[in-house]
Amino acid sequence: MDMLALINTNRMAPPIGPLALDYIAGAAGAAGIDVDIVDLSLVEDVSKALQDYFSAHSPQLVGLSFRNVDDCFWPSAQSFVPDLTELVSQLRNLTDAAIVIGGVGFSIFAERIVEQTGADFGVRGDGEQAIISLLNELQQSKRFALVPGLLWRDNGAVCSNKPAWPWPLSLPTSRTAINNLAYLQQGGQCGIETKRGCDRNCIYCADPLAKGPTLRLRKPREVADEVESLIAQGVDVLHLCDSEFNISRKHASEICGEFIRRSLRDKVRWYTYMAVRPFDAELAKVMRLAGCVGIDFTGDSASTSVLDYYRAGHRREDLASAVRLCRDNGIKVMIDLLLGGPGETPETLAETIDYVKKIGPDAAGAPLGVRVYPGTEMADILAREGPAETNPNVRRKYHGPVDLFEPTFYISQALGPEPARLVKDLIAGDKRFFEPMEELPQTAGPSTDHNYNENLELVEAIEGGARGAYWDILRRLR
Ligand code: B12
Repeated sequence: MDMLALINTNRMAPPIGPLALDYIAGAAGAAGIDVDIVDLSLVEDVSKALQDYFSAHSPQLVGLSFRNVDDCFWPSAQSFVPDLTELVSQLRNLTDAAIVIGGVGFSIFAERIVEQTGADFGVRGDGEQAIISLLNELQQSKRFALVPGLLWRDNGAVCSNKPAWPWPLSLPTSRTAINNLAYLQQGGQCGIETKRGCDRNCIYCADPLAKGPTLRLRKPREVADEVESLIAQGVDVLHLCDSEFNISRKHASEICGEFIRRSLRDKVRWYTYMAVRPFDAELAKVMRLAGCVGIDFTGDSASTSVLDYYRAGHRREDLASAVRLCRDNGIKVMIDLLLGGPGETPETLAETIDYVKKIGPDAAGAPLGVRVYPGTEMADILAREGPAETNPNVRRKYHGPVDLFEPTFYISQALGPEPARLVKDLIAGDKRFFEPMEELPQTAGPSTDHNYNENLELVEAIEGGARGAYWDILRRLR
């Protein structure tokens, strides 16, 4: 009898493998639970896929993975909550099973999403242990207060347990529950985590809220075993799914050491996100020897005042050093900026863009607008600036009161009425930059930004054989 059905709700293109479901299904399977995966990312017709599945199976619990609450990108500002709500009501017509939702995006807005979708349960934080515990309680004593990270309903009210951020962290390494090879072929890469959580406190970031504010490091041996499982499936390109690989530096270096010991570089190449610091010649060298081919740095800005405001742990000179170290070691490098935050002016913008041009990364992301999440310092800054509804720094596409659950962005009013134009003028056609758009283009065609939501240029390139981090594929197309 089927006990657990796990559904990937992410339909964005190019498709990104539901890494979460690979881990959760692996853990549930090891606990003796029968698990099915219904991967809506890889099917043409969602309704048919659901009907086909539920006409043949009767799971006791249906788990939905909700990775992206919205695309986090101004000007598209697309929320995926309406689709999720629709999916939950579709499921109610197909099954009596209890419905639980989890995911990184979900964890930022857990209560609101449970309320809005009408789901029975939610899990804030890690799902591996929580799902096993929830299934147990459903079958036995229904002591929901004991399930890690659980949100549940009690007399109409939504109750929440503490987030599930278990430590020590041990994950299944076999990675066989989802079709990783299909994701390599259609999404250009597969994912893997070396740790969870982030202990930095950048003012805009929601990762500590979703993944926990402390580092939960995995054993390098386990991570390398997992890479070998993916290699055995034919996967040869990975993107690490850590918030920042080099936090902690010591752990990053240990992971690389294990990869080098197993000569993984000969079989797999990988990309990662990194903080600009700590990074040094030794780390760059071992990363390259371990198979790293591209780093996307959380550069934020090259203006000292904006970096201070963001509480970034680096100076502009560190950006130059990061680019140089990558060059010296044959690693492609992207600097991801975050333009338009509090304190941004035309002068700080010019300072940043000129500096990035000078240090010459292979690519630079220049998105405009900071997505404001509740529970972050950005939300406090907004609150201090007075009524959000009349705050000229607030950009949004919905009406009524400002609600951070909806895609809500901060773009410093000091940038004037056409901030995207200002940024584009400063970039002045430099093809290394992914530039912001004021509005969505009316016609199809190659975009100049790096929104990976319905990015058909990328989809086509991957179909044609391109592999790697999306910025690296787009960069090569230019
Ligand atoms: C790596 C990464 C990428 C890589 C992915 C590479 C790859 N091959 O996987 C790339 C660069 C492609 C990428 C793209 C995008 N990303 Co991204 N990405 C991440 C990152 C750093 C890791 C995601 C991940 O895989 N984590 C590992 C998995 C295992 O963790 P998890 O999903 O949280 O799952 C655990 C729990 O949530 C829970 N869980 C999950 N599902 C379920 C289901 C049930 C039933 C239960 C009980 C529990 C449960 O259990 C899991 C295991 O413990 C996160 C931030 C972060 N630190 O997590 C952002 C993040 C998810 N990305 C984000 C965004 C916005 C995007 C884009 C939309 C950006 C854009 N506009 O182009 C695209 C979307 C692409 C797509 N097709 O979905 C946002 C989403 C925020 C939001 N508002 O919802 C995040 C949170 C970053 C941020 N703070 O802004 N991303």
